[in-house]
Amino acid sequence: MEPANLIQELQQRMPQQRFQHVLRVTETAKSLAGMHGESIESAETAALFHDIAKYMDAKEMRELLSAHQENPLLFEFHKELWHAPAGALIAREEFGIQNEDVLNAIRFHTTGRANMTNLEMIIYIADMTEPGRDFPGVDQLRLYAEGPLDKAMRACIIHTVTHLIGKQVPVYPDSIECYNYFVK
Ligand code: DGI
Ligand code: FE
Ligand code: FE
Ligand code: FE
Repeated sequence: MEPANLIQELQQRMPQQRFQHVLRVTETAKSLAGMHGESIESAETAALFHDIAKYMDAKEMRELLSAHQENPLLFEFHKELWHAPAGALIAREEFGIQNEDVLNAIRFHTTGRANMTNLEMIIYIADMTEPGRDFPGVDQLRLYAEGPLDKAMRACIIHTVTHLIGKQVPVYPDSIECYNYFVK
């Protein structure tokens, strides 16, 4: 698909506000990739697709995930978690993205996981620190994002898990494993 068509396609699948978030994540991710010697093209592709399933109908998403033998544990957790693996499946099936690192960066952008690749960390960090984000502590995370990726990722996952625990909502095993990996 031509870049211009891809942008149109993305825009059609989400509200304008979300699309602007996607563009800011893309710029942030490309900048991080440049700083850390990672592929700017991969960062761009993963960022553009990361929220492609965000507005997919929950029933459709469940069917897509089931049809691809995704972990049924997902269905016991909030459907907010489903758009990340669903997005990776859509990027592969509908858009022909084959780069596994790109697909995994989409897949793990919400929970993180242990042993993340640089690209996976870049997308997670960019999603959390893009200039439109406004939550208590985001400026501190932006400072971390100027330094080493693992330290920035550590700060981000600590923030996410702390926030989830503060809300007393269930924390998905990948998020916990990510937290344990980075604080160990
Ligand atoms: O899609 P975005 O809004 O750009 O951001 P995201 O995909 O990183 O996060 C979506 C939501 O998922 C966010 O409100 C935090 C939540 N979340 C992340 N990890 C977990 C989680 N929710 C639960 N219940 N458990 C988790 O482990
Ligand atoms: Fe997301
Ligand atoms: Fe995120
Ligand atoms: Fe996002």
